[in-house]
Amino acid sequence: RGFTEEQEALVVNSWSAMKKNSAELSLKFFLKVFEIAPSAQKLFSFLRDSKVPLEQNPKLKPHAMSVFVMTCESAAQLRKAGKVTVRESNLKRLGAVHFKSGVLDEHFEVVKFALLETIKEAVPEMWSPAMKDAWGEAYDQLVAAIKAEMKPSS
Ligand code: HEM
Ligand code: ISQ
Repeated sequence: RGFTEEQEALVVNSWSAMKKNSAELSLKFFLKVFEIAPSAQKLFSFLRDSKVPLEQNPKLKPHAMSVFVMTCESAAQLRKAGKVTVRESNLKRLGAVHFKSGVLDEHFEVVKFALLETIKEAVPEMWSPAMKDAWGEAYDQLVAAIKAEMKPSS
């Protein structure tokens, strides 16, 4: 099933509209993940090792942002190349990091749900079943590429 120009536009345009609030959105996204799966907090070393309250952790925002940005890039690649083409070294690293952290299949589902909810609340006037599908597909394909590299490094 191909990814169309319309689907790419749904992802890219909604991300453009959300970008200016990305700090707030990223925090909401992260907190939503932990609301659904509190135990997932233990996976993140920078949360385990931190003395500051969760909402004030300086690493939350850049980390959550990267999930948005990478899903967006995944949409662009799916349209152009028909597959996710994160640079191979990066994908290997992503796979290794998530493997080593103990990320499970069900975590990917939780993050997907939280991502879609965050977008829906951020741009309610743009939200539609087609937009949900487009973001969901871009995320699923990116996850498939990460999972394929989830094995011990070296
Ligand atoms: C780390 C992206 C899904 C948990 C990271 C990093 C990126 C990233 C860019 C930083 C890697 C590095 O340090 O080089 C993504 C993307 C995902 C995804 C694009 C899905 C499309 C998940 C899921 C979980 C998760 C489902 C589990 C709830 C983690 C953890 C780390 C990490 C625990 C390591 C943080 C640390 O201890 O430093 N992720 N991630 N990720 N991610 Fe994800
Ligand atoms: C997955 N990996 C890294 C950071 C994240 C932030 C929020 C939700 C999921 C994430």
